[in-house]
Amino acid sequence: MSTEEIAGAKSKAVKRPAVGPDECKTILCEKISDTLQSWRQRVQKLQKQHGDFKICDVTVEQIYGGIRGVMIQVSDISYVDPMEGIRIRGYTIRELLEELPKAPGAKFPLAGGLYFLLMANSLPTYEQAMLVEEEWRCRSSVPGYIFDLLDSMPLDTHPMTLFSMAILALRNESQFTHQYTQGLLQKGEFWEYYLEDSLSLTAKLPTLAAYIYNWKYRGKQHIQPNPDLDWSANFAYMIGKGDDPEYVDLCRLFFLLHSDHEGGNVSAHAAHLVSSALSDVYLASSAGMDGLAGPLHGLANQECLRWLLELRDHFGGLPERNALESYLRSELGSGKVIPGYGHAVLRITDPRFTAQQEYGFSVMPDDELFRLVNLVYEVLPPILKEQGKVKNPWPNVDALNGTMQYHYGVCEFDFYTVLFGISRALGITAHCTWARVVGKPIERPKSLTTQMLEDMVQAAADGREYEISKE
Ligand code: AMX
Repeated sequence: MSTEEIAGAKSKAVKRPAVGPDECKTILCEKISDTLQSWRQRVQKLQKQHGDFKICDVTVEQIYGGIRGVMIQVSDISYVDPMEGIRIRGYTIRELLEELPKAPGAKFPLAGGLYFLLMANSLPTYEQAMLVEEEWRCRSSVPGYIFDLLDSMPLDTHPMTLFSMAILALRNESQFTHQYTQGLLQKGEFWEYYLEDSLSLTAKLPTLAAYIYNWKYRGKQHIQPNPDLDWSANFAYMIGKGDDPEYVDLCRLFFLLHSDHEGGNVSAHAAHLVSSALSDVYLASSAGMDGLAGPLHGLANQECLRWLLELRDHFGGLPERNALESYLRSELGSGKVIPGYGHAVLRITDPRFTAQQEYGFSVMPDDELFRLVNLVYEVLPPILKEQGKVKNPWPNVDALNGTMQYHYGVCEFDFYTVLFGISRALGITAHCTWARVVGKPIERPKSLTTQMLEDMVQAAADGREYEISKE
């Protein structure tokens, strides 16, 4: 779409009823445009008037320790409070579950409503949530060359490799890159094309992920999306679980819970960094997925389930409380990490765990693995607290993710991170779009050598000034 067409579409949207392709994009553009100037002014004011205001010091330990806790970014889309958990656009998980619109008969909100909130910073009405769903429907068709590409891969390729690769290959569709390389864009309008690409990419993710699932685990059958279903329900339908309303609801819940977790986690940060080079959302999202595929990040959920199954096998079923306690003490004593427990930021039970647990109590109270998760939740935190090493003795969302999927027969562990990825792309694309809304520049932190750090420490000990080389 050209700039003129976008401008025309904007003026039309005010008069037209809110239905049909591109109507949603128009409304999102308007919502963002309404606040764009004030956001830019706030950022400029902070930079101009308080540019040298100091936020924090960085220690040697933090530099070597994964820049942990160093405040290096701004994310107005979500914030993780250690004692409260995530707030997305100001709303807690509980508030999101209560206040976002739901499809008739559904227990959990429409992903379209969540995306509206992420992008527009405004709680949607049911009609607005459905507009996103409609826009996604119109943009959901995946080009044939993507399926050809996936078909050409060995069947034992990890599903996250396939998912990331497919997103990367979809870059051919990028309107931002197309316009940018022709020199047609002004900096102030980059975000509109990021939004355009974001809607197109996210629209295709359920189809893409379901294709990978069916190709790998279900004899390569291909199921087309059902136009009567919402985004989340369609994924369930396309992997052959559309007849199970509980699983459909689990998809709605899961895709909401994993959509965003502020800007510092590996997937969000990687995507943000890549997009700061004006790489389009396809490149940025693919980079985010590559980070998500790491065992310390998104892959953790499959480890949690593996550990639980081993635990169950070890006891031949649900253990006695005392026996479990001894087992956990011995695991910890031998230096093992208990998957699903601990968190880099949170210091409470992850509210995303609680949300899934509440659903679990209503739909699978007697499931043996679910009961095991709950027993570990009762027994383990006091032991971790007592040992005093782990900063957060409470479960994170991964302690339950795999168990819920396993219950409904999605037993292919290595696919779980793709489920996470479908959802996380919602947050990633919103972050990338908003980075362009406020005109964030390319990221370029500075690196030092170990020698420099040693010299700095020595200079401080000698009471000398250390002058860092000016690059
Ligand atoms: N079991 C046993 N020991 C643990 C532990 C656990 N679940 N969590 C942390 N510890 C240990 C650490 O290994 C560290 O030991 P060390 O000092 O001997 O190296 C010590 O406790 C302090 O660690 P921390 O500051 O509390 O945690 P962290 O911020 O360094 O790491 C996390 C956070 C999540 C990586 C870690 O708690 C962990 O490995 N948990 C298990 C794996 C897991 O659940 N991952 C999912 C994370 C969520 C996600 O991104 N999807």
